[in-house]
Amino acid sequence: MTQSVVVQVGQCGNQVGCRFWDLALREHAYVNKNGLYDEALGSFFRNVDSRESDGGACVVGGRIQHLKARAVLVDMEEGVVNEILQGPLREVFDSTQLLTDVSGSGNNWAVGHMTYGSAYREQIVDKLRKAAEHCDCLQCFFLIHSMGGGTGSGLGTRVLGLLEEEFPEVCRIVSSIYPSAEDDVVTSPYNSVLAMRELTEHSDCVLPVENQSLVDIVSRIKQMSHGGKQGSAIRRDSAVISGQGGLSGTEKPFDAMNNIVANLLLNITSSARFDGSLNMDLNEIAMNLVPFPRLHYLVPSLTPLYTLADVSVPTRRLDQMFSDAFSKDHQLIRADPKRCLYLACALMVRGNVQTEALAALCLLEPGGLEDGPVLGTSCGPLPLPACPGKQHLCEAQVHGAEGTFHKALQEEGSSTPLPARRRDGAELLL
Ligand SMILES: Nc1nc2c(ncn2[C@@H]2O[C@H](COP(=O)(O)OP(=O)(O)OP(=O)(O)O)[C@@H](O)[C@H]2O)c(=O)[nH]1
Ligand SMILES: [Mg+2]
Repeated sequence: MTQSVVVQVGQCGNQVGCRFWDLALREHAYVNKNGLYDEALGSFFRNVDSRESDGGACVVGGRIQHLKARAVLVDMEEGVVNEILQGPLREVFDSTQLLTDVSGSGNNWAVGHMTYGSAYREQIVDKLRKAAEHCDCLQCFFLIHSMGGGTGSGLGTRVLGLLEEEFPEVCRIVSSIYPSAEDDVVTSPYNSVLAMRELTEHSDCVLPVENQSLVDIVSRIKQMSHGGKQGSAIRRDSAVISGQGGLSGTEKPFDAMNNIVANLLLNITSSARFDGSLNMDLNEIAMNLVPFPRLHYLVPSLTPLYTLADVSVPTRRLDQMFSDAFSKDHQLIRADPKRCLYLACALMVRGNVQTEALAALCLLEPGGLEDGPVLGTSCGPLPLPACPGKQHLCEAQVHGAEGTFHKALQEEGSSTPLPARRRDGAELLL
C-alpha cells in the first residue's frame, strides 16, 4: 500500500487538518480491533517506538505503539498549533513536524509567499523531506489551506511550488477553502486571486470548498433541529456538528464547517486507507477527471449531509443519494450542477452496496457508533463520527466552478475585463 503526507498551512489549514486527523483516528480505531499496525493505518500514520532514542519506526504487523500523523504543520502564528499541542491530538505530532513563527502574515499573500516563503524555505524543505523519507511508497501530498488569509494562501502556495520542485513525481492534491462574501478579511479576494494562479500552475488537482456553502449547510442543519420536527435533533456526536476531538475546549465558530471538509477528505482518502474491490487510487482521480492539466478544479459534493445529524431519518436509497450528489444543496461550493456542463465526474460510495454506476467503492462504511479501541494514545474512546449503515457518497466533477472564481475576481475589483463566460468555465483556467 502507498502512503500520503498532509501539509496543513495557516490557521484554517491547521484547524481543518486537525479535524481530519481526529476523524481518521476514530475511523481506524473502529476498524482495527486487534491493535496491530497494518498497511491501512500505515497509509497516513507512522508507528513509532518511543523507547528508541530516535523514535524508530515499527514495521507493519507489529503492535501499535505510538501513532504519528504523516503531516507537516506550518503556521506563521503560534496560536492554533499551540492549541493542537495542548489538545487531545498532541501526541500524534512531534516537534520535528511543526514550523511556526509569531507574527503571522497579516492577511497579506505577499508576506506569506515572499517574505516567509524565502525565510523558511530550507526549513520547510527539510521537514517535507523528512516526512517523505518515512514513506516506502509516497503517493500523494495533500495541502490544506485557506485562500483568504496571508499564510495559508501565500505560504501555502509557496509550499506547493517547493513540492513540485522537490518531488515532481508525487501527486499534489490541494483542498482550498474559499472565503465567503461576508468574510471579515478585506484582502481575501486579492489573496484568493493571487493564490489561484499558483494552484493552477503547481497542483495536480484542487478540491475547492466555499465557506458560504459550509455556512449554508450548517445553518440548514441547525434549522432542522430548531424546527422541532420529531426525530430531527442534531446528534451530539455527529460528524457534522461535533467540535470535540482535534481541538480542546468548547465548540468554536468554524468547527461545524471544518467537520464537513474533514469528512470530504476522509472519504476521498478512504480508498487509499482501506482495501476494496473497486478502489480508486488518488492518482487515478486526478488522471481520470482532469481533461487538461490546468483544468483541475474538481467540485466536491457530499451526501448524506443532513442525515448525519439525524438518527431518525430513514436510510437514503442509493438512487436518492445519487441525485442528492448532483443537487445544489450538497455542493461544497456554491454552484448548481444542473445548470452547468459536466466535463467528467466520479461517484464514490462507502459501504456495502451493489451497483455498477460507480467510479470507486470503499466497502468500509464510515465509522460506527460503538466505542472502538483507541489508536491514538491521546484520543479518548470517543463515539465514532458517522452514521452506521449509511453510505457516504463523495463525488467530484469538473464543471461550472466559474461562479466562485468570477466572484473572487469581481470582488478584487480587477480593471481587466472578465472573459466572456463560457458554459464550461474553461476560459479562466486554460
Ligand atoms: N472553513 C474555515 N475557514 C477558516 C478557518 N479559519 C479561517 N478561515 C477563513 O480563512 C480566511 C483567513 O485565513 P486564515 O487561515 O485565518 O489565515 P492564515 O492562513 O492563518 O494567514 P494569516 O493569519 O494572515 O497569517 C478567512 O476567509 C476565514 O474566513 C477555519 O477554521 N475554517
Ligand atoms: Mg493566521
